[in-house]
Amino acid sequence: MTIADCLFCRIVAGEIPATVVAETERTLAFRDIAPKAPTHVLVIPKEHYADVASLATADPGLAGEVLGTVADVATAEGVVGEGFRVIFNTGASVGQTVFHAHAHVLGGVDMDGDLT
Ligand code: IU
Repeated sequence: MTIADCLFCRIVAGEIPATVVAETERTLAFRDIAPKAPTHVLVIPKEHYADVASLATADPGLAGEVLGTVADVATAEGVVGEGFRVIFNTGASVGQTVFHAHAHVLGGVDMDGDLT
């Protein structure tokens, strides 16, 4: 996987459009193109890691920065009080389709089922 092949690296590079809702020096948050909830934002490290396990092992500080951006997004989206879900699909067998680490931030709907 090179940066040229990675969809989210291309979003970071500005080569593919995305609706950005938050950005820090090392993280980016943008709306999922196929939202599964009223709030469905993806938070990524700008640097390429295949999944959250690789990210946390290689750079735990950056993993923490991703979570900080998750919290900022949840606050901005107004879902902190009602609750929200954070999902890192890790591996194709559990549904990861884009192999650049990303947190799904989901909220704005009752989620006692298996929404992913
Ligand atoms: P997953 O955890 O790897 O399955 O999540 C990938 C997400 O990336 C998925 O929810 C897609 O809708 C989303 N996405 C996107 O936001 N923009 C795109 O251009 C593409 C996928 I392709």
